[in-house]
Amino acid sequence: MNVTELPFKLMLEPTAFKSFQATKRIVRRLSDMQAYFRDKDAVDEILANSDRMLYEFLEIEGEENQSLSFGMTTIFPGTIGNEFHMTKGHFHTLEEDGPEIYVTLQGQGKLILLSRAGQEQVLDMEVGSISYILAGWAHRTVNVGQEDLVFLSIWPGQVGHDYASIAERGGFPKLIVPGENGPVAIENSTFSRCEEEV
Ligand code: PAN
Ligand code: ZN
Repeated sequence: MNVTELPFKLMLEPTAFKSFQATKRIVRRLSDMQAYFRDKDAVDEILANSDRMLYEFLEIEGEENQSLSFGMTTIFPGTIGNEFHMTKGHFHTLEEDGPEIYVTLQGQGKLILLSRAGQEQVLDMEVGSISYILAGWAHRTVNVGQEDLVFLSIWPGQVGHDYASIAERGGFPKLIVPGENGPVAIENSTFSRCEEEV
């Protein structure tokens, strides 16, 4: 049975998605994201020993108009050089743009946001927080804690994911790194703004 053919319920807890078959499971390892971290020596050193799993996400995809997709992401704790484990991050594709809601179920995170017009924001993610990502804002999540960061995401079913625009810009405007009193956002020197941006 395809789970999306019938109504169903899940509990709002970090293990909820383990209990049934999601339509898609994606695992991102360090080898998939070498170019995303700035400390290339640290990347090489870790890869020489093992191809670390950075995060996984399980999805139930709704592909048609007026459907909803939803998924559960787990980012495992750790750092590459001095950058915390993070997602690739993406814009929703321009033609099928749409907003998204994240609900944090476990751990501590930061949500880095960038609008197409060049506005930027960093929001804290903690257990019970709901983050509203406006249409047109790229989003990346970072696990800044010692345990798994687990969050639920809900977005319009027809929305596509544009990773290339992030790579072309050299990432997001901010990097999240450990500081003396907890995680801090610093400027990302490889980030380039488009000329038309404000
Ligand atoms: C999330 C993300 C998920 C993985 O479900 O797709 O957290 O992040 P990346 O897709 O950037 O690798 C979401 O934002 N969906 O739209
Ligand atoms: Zn998204």
